[in-house]
Amino acid sequence: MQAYFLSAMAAQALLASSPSPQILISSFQNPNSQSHQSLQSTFTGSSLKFTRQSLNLAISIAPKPLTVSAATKKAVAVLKGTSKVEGVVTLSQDDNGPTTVNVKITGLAPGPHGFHLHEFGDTTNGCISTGPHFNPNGLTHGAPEDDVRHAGDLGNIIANADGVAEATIVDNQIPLSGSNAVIGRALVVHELQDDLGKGGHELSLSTGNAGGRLACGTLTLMTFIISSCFV
Ligand SMILES: [Cu+2]
Ligand SMILES: [Zn+2]
Repeated sequence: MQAYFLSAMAAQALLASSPSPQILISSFQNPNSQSHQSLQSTFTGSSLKFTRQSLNLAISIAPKPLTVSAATKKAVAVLKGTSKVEGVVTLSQDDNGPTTVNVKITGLAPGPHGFHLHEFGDTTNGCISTGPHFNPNGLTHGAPEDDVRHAGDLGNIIANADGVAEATIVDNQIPLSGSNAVIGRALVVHELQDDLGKGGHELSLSTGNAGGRLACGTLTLMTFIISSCFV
């Protein structure tokens, strides 16, 4: 601002002594008017800067740490194969409680079909590349209610006369988080009934002799909702 007034005073002096004042006014006023606008702009910008004092104030009023009170997790698998069999399976789990499995699969032959969680989510070579039943405890094949079972042993689902199998399964060995989390593994529906390890066949204690793999799908995380409160 001081430079602006000094320049204005200099202009007045020049005008008073100049024989042609019209030319001097136009060549002098333009640069001074730009300088004035520039000073205003600089002042406005600096007023928005945060000071150390304002940052300290923001930290001092931050809320206390959160405590997680509940977590709801959901996962989904879309099952497909080389046949007309297909379906959607959703899993949900509250906190560390049991997992609820909702199944709807169509295109099946009427009757029971083995239904398992297999170890890998890899379907690059069809359902065969999903590997064996998910078995983190190193046990033999069994029924869902047995103590000795694979974690992935979910028993049979039963297709009606239209080839549709709908089921709700509640299970404690297929959590959606933690060291035995099932996200990224695959659900498989089989051609035949699972004998639940009791059929006496050479495959009973490994696969339940449930036959070919009709359709499979990898479990992917759908939602992970955390409800929290202040302590
Ligand atoms: Cu299986
Ligand atoms: Zn099994």
